[in-house]
Amino acid sequence: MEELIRRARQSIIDADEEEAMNLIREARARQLDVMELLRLGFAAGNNEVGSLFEAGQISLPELIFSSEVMRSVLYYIEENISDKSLKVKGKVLIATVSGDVHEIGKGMVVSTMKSLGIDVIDIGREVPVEEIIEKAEEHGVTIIATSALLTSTLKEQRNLENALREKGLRSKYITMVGGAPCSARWAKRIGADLYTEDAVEAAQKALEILNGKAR
Ligand code: B12
Repeated sequence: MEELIRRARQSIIDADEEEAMNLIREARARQLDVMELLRLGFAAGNNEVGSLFEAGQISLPELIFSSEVMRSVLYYIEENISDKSLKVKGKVLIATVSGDVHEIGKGMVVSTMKSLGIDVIDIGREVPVEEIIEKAEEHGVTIIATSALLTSTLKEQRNLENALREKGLRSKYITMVGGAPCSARWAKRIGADLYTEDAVEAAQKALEILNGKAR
């Protein structure tokens, strides 16, 4: 497993999609924990690419290539690994807020939730508040989760809280917020129900809520 983790990390740094997909298939064939490969391998590679970019050691196109491979990894895991036998009651709607294209962290939240058997409706990135509410109503979800990665788009999470209140829908949903500039303090300030720092904690909390054990 250690070797696979090392290669998974490297496949993101090298933006090598073929190697990444082969590694997931190999892990599955050997019945190893793919979510562990995601967390310790692919996600670690993704973080390293982020640091290299910030340190000016790789260019924007290189960052984009690596991000594309990471997205493919998340998509493959979502489509193939989710444990369909573990169905949980209730649904989660998730989106990256308007004006924000960052979706890797959201993708990690989605795949981790799906791996726990949670029904997640991912409506993508750059999604306006109105559309988030419309889709939540349409799908009858329990939790509305939003991701924001820019300090300039964080305010959309507050706009969502306000819009829900204005429409008299606030108590109908449990709202979850996340993304790097987000914090428990921010969640409290805007009146969101929950903040978690990472995807694993987000999925665990969502599961507790959907199972009626927490709010
Ligand atoms: C990859 C990346 C990109 C990629 C995005 C690719 C994609 N499809 O997602 C590209 C190249 C497109 C990009 C573009 C831009 N980016 Co950018 N990007 C990054 C980078 C390097 C990594 C982000 C990432 O994927 N992190 C890894 C994931 C796994 O972490 P995460 O998103 O935080 O998610 C975790 C948690 O936060 C949590 N979580 C996430 N979402 C949610 C949701 C819920 C509900 C919960 C509970 C938890 C949760 O779980 C996740 C896993 O544990 C960061 C720097 C960094 N090191 O973070 C900059 C960064 C976010 N980008 C930045 C900027 C400025 C931009 C641009 C404006 C650049 C530009 N000048 O053009 C544009 C934005 C365009 C736009 N309108 O959105 C800044 C933001 C600064 C700020 N504070 O506002 C950063 C911090 C870089 C920097 N230091 O300047 N970017």
